[in-house]
Amino acid sequence: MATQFKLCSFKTCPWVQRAAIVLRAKNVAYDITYINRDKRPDWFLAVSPHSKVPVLLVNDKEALFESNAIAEYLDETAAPRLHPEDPLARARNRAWTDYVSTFASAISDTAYSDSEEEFAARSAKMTEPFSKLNDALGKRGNAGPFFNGPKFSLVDAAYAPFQQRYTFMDRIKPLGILEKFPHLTAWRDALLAAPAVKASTVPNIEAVWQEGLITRKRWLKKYVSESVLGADAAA
Ligand SMILES: N[C@@H](CCC(=O)N[C@@H](CS)C(=O)NCC(=O)O)C(=O)O
Repeated sequence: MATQFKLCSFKTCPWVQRAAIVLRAKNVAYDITYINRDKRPDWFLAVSPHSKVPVLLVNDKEALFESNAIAEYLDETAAPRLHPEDPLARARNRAWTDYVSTFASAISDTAYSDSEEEFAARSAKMTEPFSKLNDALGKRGNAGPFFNGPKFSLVDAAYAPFQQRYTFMDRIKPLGILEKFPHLTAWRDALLAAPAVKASTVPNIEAVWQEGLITRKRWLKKYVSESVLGADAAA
């Protein structure tokens, strides 16, 4: 019998999305269970040492946590392999995958700023990780559209959710930062158009993300249009 996978998530979690992208890219069927961030069930707390999502339940028996460990496990157990075959290329891919937490924090910290001043200071800090990634993409020795060329990889799965969050933020308050980095912009466009990325979230993810700014009372909420109110944000 095929292995059964269940992802435990909050509705807008980009780290869960990373695992979902890997599952979609491999065409592996999975269920997703949304838990309430403010009332995490006991069964979840028992299997998530840091009380964080994602947790991947395997055959309702084993539980994995940490999106990178989940992505690597899936890559070792379900075809097609998303990591490159060449060990040198694989090590370089893992090095850039490691950097995703810095890239992610720069974007999330900006989105969740509490004031205009904080937003200005934090958005300026996105330039350094964007510039590093842009240089890496420029020097990678292939024409894309993905990190390793035409084949979607675990690096793509790791960065796509955060490229998407930047894009959501940029749509409500244009930031003018990504445009300064042409390789990063082209990569963003390819990632957001990739079928595995498009299928990795709830269909109304952008509205749910915007609603999250309102429920969390963040400064950017003032740029969210009234029409979004009423989106279902259990995240
Ligand atoms: N390093 C973790 C990060 C996961 C993470 O931060 N998840 C967030 C939701 S997007 C979470 O569960 N936070 C728990 C909390 O806010 O208490 C991973 O890659 O899985």
